[in-house]
Amino acid sequence: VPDAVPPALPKLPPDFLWGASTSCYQIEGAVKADGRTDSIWDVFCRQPGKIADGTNGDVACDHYNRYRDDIDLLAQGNFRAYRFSTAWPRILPQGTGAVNTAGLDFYDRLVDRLLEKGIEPFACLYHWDLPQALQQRGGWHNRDIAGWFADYAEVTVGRLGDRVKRWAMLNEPSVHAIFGHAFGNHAPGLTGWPSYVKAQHHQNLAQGTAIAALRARRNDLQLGTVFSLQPVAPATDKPEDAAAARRVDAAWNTINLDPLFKGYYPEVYAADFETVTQGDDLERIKVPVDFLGVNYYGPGYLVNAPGSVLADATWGALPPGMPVTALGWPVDPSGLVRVLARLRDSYGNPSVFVTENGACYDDPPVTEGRVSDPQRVAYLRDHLFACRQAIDQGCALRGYLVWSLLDNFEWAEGFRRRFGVVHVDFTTLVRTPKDSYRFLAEVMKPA
Ligand code: GBH
Repeated sequence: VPDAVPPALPKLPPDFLWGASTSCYQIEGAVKADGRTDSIWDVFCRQPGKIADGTNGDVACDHYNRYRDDIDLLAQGNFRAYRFSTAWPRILPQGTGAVNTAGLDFYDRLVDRLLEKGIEPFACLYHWDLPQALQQRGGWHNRDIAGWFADYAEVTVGRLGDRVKRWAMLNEPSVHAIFGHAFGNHAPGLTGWPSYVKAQHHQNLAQGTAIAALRARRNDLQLGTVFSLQPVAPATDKPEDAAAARRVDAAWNTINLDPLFKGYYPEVYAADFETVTQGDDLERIKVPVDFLGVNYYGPGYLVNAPGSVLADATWGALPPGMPVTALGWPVDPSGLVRVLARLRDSYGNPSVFVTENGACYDDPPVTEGRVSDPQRVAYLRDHLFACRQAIDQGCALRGYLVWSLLDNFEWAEGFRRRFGVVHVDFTTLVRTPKDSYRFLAEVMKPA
């Protein structure tokens, strides 16, 4: 995309919630500060070969110490909301029991500063950084975690809920179950289908338990959760690949959607989930939510692969001509419209925020204070047009938060893979807004 051609700007409703998303382990660093203990990611990163570039989140973007600068970037870029996650191991170093006030103080400072700058804080309670102390007690395999999580939610909301009105419980439970508990390429590195089933069910249960506990205490909060949703299609026209795609749709999407909105597990895995479901679990999971956060990156194309841990399926060839990002992920904005239409048609049209959408590209080096990222600009523009289309088609889409404000620790990929609209030099920690940041600032500019 030559610089001379300015991208068209999508028009979204005046009350649309514009923002940016981050997660604590990916940006904060300061992993030993003020009483924080290890999370499962700190421990996982120490195992040789787990992180592509051998790095970890010890320093990351040093956001813990530089949050004021980062909030200035949000304000200058016309962001009206900021989704961040709170670190369970900062707040409850042993996972349960004694509260670490110094850990909560950080989020207190962050929230106050956001409000000073007129930015709405949008908090997520769990973005994959379980306290290691709880992993030692079985982590997401132990059904007691529903109560542990609800207690952590009450402590955190108890301190910040007078100022933070929008709370997401979990980030992408199915992705945490699949990558962390079935493939094992994410923390805590557990593998196998029974492991997936337990981790998935207990996340669903924890989410419902925490929402009910918070509702019982107060009625001034918007409570919801965040799912990774992707349209899943067969990579060929073979019937066995069509069946594989249906299984992956269940294991990735409806394994979270069906129990939350309908009170049951998808038929294809109902028997597997019966082995971990007890008593009134399904009623505890089906709680009313004020919003659903949708993280959308692209569609999936699947083939049958008997024996593969994820639903006896694996990723296949993309449709010819479909563009991909630097991670090989397919780019298809129409998939976002399909995901939102599905929520409209099959799940009662809940209020939705796109809580993550963005793309990894190999950016050129900073030149004269500038980073030219035309592919990311095009990706964001096209997905914002998809948002407009979904709204025009009656979807209850209320906002869009880009992933991510900053280049950050991209999990098993380490720091090599960049999703930020702001470039971070991981040697000097200097931040440089990319062209995509300027593009968003223009789109989000108040009328
Ligand atoms: C999110 O997960 C996370 O919430 C966030 O922390 C992370 O930094 C961000 O994404 C970027 O990775 O093309 O068929 O191979 C995203 C989960 C899993 C979604 C892999 C896209 C690619 C599927 N992603 N998936 S495919």
